[in-house]
Amino acid sequence: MSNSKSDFLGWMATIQERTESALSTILPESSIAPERLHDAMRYAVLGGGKRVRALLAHAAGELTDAPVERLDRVACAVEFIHAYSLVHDDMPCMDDDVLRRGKPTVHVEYDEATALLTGDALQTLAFQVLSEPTIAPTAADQLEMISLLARASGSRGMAGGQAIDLDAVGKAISRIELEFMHIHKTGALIRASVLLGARCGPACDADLLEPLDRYGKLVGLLFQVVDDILDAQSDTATLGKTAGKDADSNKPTYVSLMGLNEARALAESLHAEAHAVLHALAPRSSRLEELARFIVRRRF
Ligand code: GRG
Repeated sequence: MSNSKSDFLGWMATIQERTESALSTILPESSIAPERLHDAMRYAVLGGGKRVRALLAHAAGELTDAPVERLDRVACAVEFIHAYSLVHDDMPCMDDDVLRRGKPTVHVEYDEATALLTGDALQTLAFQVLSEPTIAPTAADQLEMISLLARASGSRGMAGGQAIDLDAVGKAISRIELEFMHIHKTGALIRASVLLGARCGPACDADLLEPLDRYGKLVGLLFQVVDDILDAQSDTATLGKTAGKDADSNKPTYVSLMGLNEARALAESLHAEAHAVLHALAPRSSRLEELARFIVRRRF
């Protein structure tokens, strides 16, 4: 293993451990009433997941000299929103799935009402974490961060993308429509993770935010293209969620629209674009470069 690769893997493991520990500290203990809800929240969040959004927030924050304790909090906020979206997405009224992160989904392990409340409570916990002092250089910066996460999660971000996704089942949609859907459903939170991390630091300015925003948008779409490819060609044991679900549910994906080879070529070209955008920020952007490579090469 080359030094830079082992260095990246070591950094990634450190951030994943920090994030797990911060998430566990912030989440209410299962022994606190209401016990069942708190237990389900911990079940949904802890002990699984690649923590890609947390890693992106930390990597972007390193560019703006952000204190790592602030980045831990931002990482938790985006991972709480992400976990809420997975819990709700898996429910019978949406994707109706029984497996997530290699274990039964929350509505299967607990019940539907608990799953609904778990998602709701994780979403509000994200904003609680983001609103507590102090995660940004000024109070105005912190308010802007709260607004950024709200916009990325709401009807003109992730929730809107999910609505379009549900509406698209069984329909033939164009590549532009598919891209619009994914930029919102998956991309908005990934893009926000990059920007929120960067905004924690004192060295955050427009010259940095502009390329970081472009990088976040590209990597958000790249993440979903790779997700479509993995869903089509991997297996349930490797993914820790039901493989082949998109085709079985008659969902439009990059693979159904353009075939596996073209989808792979698109992933490579988005990766190359993300790499090019970071060029202006080199060498301090090396973690973000490595993360883009990790996203395109991931196996689950
Ligand atoms: C219910 C409001 C609402 C939104 C749901 C993002 C989303 C919208 C649903 C998730 C469905 C899904 C599987 C989308 C594909 C991309 C994606 C978000 C995959 C899961 O993210 P990973 O791979 O998961 O980062 P881990 O488990 O590693 O955290």
